[in-house]
Amino acid sequence: MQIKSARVIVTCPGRNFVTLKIEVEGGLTGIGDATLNGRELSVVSYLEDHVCPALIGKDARRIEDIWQFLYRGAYWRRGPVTMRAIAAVDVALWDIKAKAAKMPLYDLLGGKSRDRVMVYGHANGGDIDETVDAVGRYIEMGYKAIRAQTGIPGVKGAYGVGRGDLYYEPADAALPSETLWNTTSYLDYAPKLFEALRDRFGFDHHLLHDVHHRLTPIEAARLGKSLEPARLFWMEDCTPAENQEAFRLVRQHTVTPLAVGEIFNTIWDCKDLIGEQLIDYIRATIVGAGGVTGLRRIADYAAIYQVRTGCHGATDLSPVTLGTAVHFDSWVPNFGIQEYMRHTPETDAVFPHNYAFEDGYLLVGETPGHGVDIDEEEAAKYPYKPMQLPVARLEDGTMWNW
Ligand code: GCO
Ligand code: MG
Repeated sequence: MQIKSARVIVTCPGRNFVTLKIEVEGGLTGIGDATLNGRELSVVSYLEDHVCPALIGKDARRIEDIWQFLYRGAYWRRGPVTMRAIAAVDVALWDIKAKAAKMPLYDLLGGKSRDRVMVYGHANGGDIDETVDAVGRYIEMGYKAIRAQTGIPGVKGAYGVGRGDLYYEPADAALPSETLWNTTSYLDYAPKLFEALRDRFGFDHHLLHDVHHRLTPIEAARLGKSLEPARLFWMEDCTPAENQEAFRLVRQHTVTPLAVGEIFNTIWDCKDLIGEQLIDYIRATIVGAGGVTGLRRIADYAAIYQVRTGCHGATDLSPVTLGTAVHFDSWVPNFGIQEYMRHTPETDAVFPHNYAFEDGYLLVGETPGHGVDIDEEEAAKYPYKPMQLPVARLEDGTMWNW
């Protein structure tokens, strides 16, 4: 089953997506997502200039060997660009293999471990009252788990608060827009949001919160402690994780469950976090961590330590990643939850797919492959637009973690 062609398709139905399409002798095709929010064209070049030419003529059935070829063969290992390129190839090849086997991808991975995949949606508002209302709307839509983020009075552009409930997208300008951060106001305000949410809705729903790497370990420990009465499903990215040891301090002080990993690329980014049981959920995902092959290694290792999966699923991960994730989640024994931000109708039209939301869960499709396609005519209607993520500064002008 020789690879005949490998092509990159860039489209911007509201936001940019990079897709790799591989075709093998005999005509079967598969697609993989290579989107890196705000840095899309670097992956396009990596694929077109360095990866696609090397794929031609290779046996598409040898997924592991091709993964190793791209990982070891680059010599310059890891990193978001390399690992996204590898992910795109890997997912396209799994898609082809599953189509050739006439099986939905989850079957090829080992079969379903569950019938449906619990997801969480994003509720946000400018202040506590608006966010409480937004959570109410998610509950009405059937969600069992909701991430809640609120603007903070006096803090311009606090993380997670955007344009409307359903289609929040932070990459909003050709050059990074500037936002402001104030840790003192945040540490004071965020616990009040969750108190208000529990007062209004009780404890029947899972609540989640994303700190987006903005606290130091001791501040994160304090927030975790003050959120304990709200019994969160998780507190995410409470402090930057380049230094995995930082989580030891947070862990020592709070029983609020910890999630991290949406920016991780390989098992090496989380080996100690998992092995020392410093976290409860690993957020690495298909497109970020080297495809199904890369993520499976992380998930299997995590299972040994009772760490569960919670794949990143923001809208900058294309429907190809989301669709593949739903197969992965249906199989993976140590599943925790799946993030699910809805794509716009324009995006859904570019990427026809067969996963479906029902009553707080995503249901996996039953057609062979990962069940997501790309309509190239639709895609061509939306040319690439430069868009970058914002940056954050403290009030005195110091650059901070966005
Ligand atoms: C999340 C994330 C996203 C990121 C986005 C960056 O938990 O969903 O933090 O919203 O900010 O993926 O491109
Ligand atoms: Mg996050």
